[in-house]
Amino acid sequence: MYDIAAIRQDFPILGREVYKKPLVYLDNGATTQKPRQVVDAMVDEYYNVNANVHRGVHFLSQQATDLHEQSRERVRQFINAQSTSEIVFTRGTTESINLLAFCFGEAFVHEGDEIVVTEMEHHSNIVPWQMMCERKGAKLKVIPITDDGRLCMDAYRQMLNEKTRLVCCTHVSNVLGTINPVKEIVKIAHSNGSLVLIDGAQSTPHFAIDVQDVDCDFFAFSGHKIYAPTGIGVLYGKEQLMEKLPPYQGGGEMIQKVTFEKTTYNDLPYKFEAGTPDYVASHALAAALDYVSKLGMDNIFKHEQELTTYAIAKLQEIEGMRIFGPVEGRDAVISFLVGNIHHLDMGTLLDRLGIAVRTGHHCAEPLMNRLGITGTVRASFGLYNTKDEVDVLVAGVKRVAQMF
Ligand code: C6P
Repeated sequence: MYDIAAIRQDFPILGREVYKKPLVYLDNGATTQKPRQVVDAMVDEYYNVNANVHRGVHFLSQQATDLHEQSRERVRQFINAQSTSEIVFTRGTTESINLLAFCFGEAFVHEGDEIVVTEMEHHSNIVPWQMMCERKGAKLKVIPITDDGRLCMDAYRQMLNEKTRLVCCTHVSNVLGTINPVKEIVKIAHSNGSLVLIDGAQSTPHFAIDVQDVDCDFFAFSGHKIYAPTGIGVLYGKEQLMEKLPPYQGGGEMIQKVTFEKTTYNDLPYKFEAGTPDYVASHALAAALDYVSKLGMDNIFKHEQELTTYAIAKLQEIEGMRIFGPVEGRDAVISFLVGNIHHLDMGTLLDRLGIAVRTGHHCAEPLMNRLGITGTVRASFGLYNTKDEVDVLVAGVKRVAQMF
């Protein structure tokens, strides 16, 4: 059973006050709070195990290496990859996509080739591709969205041609909450001979991921959005494709043999992991995945869906309320504006009531341009949020609206 009171006890920060008001943390799309189990895993490793991995003959180094590699296996299970060779540790989604953009560009993209992104992407899934296209003389194409924030699938189908190398699409929009039909997107791309990257930054924390079922070629996510620490993320890639990519950064760990004449590179996944990895964060990521798995991703999804449906219904009662994104098939992210109230004013005043939301363009400026706005107020839920907190949000928004 989903015991929300017991769950909240695992997150000490949820008990604190801001401006003498109980904290209502609704900025989980930006980053999530960390349960004791995750922080304890980090403290335990620093206090009892800490040593550099893959390098030492000594006991601690071997133990730290075992923890780090067990974490890789934990990630493999969590997203149902076929092999740990397909799991590359990075600093987060942004680094995962930059890695892929560089290496994929070097291996597969030539002048005149095309890369497809969508109008609802986060800057992290636009800018690295723009940079690569500039370097390679390739072209960036954009799948438009409908007025209610879904991908125009017909436009997508028509956009593909023999020059399309890769389709880069977010699983869930960090602004609209749209859950994109990634299986269908992959099927269409594959039937055209194109590959697909799914940005899983906003999906991985909310529902079960199965990369083999989706059949995507690459998948990226961040630890800090799924209750793990900052500074750790994952790039998944199908083994036979990852084998064909050149390394990203050079240094220790990624080599097999170095001479001044020639260097040979390590096997997967180490070829892409130059330098000392954040092995404490990888261990804590595994603890976070254990934590959410114990609650059950399906239970988390159900709980957050209930909160989202409830919040949308309540918010819609407020005069002048505009909620962005689709009615159906959406995740636990609600972006809104009320009348002519500026998003920053709304966010600042909500903050004084103890309610943490995000405001602004949410690193999705092209999407803001499409919507014809400069930004939104965004409430995003996590596994520990409650209906009472939604009520506090709704009351807060009403109160702010009355001030204008
Ligand atoms: N979105 C938000 O408040 P990093 O920063 O590398 O962990 O994640 C980048 C990223 C990539 N894709 C999507 C869909 C995202 O939402 C994010 C991060 C946060 O919406 C911070 S800007």
